[in-house]
Amino acid sequence: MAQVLLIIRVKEIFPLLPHYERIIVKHFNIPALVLSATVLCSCQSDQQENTKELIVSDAQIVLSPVSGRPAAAYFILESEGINTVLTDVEVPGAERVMLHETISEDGVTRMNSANAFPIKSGQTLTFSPGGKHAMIFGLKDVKPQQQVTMTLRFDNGETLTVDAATKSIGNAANGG
Ligand SMILES: [Cu+2]
Repeated sequence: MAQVLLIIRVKEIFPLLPHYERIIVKHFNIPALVLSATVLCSCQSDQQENTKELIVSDAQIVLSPVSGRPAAAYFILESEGINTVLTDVEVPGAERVMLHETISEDGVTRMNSANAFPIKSGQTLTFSPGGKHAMIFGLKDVKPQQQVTMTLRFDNGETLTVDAATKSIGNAANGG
C-alpha cells in the first residue's frame, strides 16, 4: 500500500514525466490495475460530498443578573439530510456547559439534565426559555451586548460555531 502511495506522489510531483511512474511501477512490480483502482476509489469518495447540513441560528446567551449564577444559551438548530445527536456545547471562558431541558409536570417546573439531543433530517430543535437550553456555569468576564462564539459538537464528529449575542435577563424581559 505504501508503494502505491509513493507512485501517486511521484506522479503529482513530475506530471510531465510519465516514464518516472512506469519505472517505479516496474521496480516494485505493482500491476497498473492496482494503481488505477486506488485513483478510482479516491474519486468516488469526493463525489459523496453533497448538500447535507446542520444550521444553527438566532443564538443568544442570557446572563444572570446575580454574579456567579449560571447563564443560559438559546438557539435554533435545523438539520437538512443529517440524523445526528447534539452532545456538547462549548463556550469559551466557561467552567462547564450542560444540556438541560425545563419540563413542567403536575404544576412543578424543573430542569432535567440531558446528555444529548438527537436531531433528525428535516427537524428543527428550538432551544428557548422554558424548554431546551445549554446551562453555562462559571462564565466570567462576559457582559451584556457582547459576542461569544459557541461551538456545538455532534456525535458524528461534526462541529458548528455560532456567534451568540449576550444579554441580561432584564434586557430580555424588556424585549432587548
Ligand atoms: Cu438549566
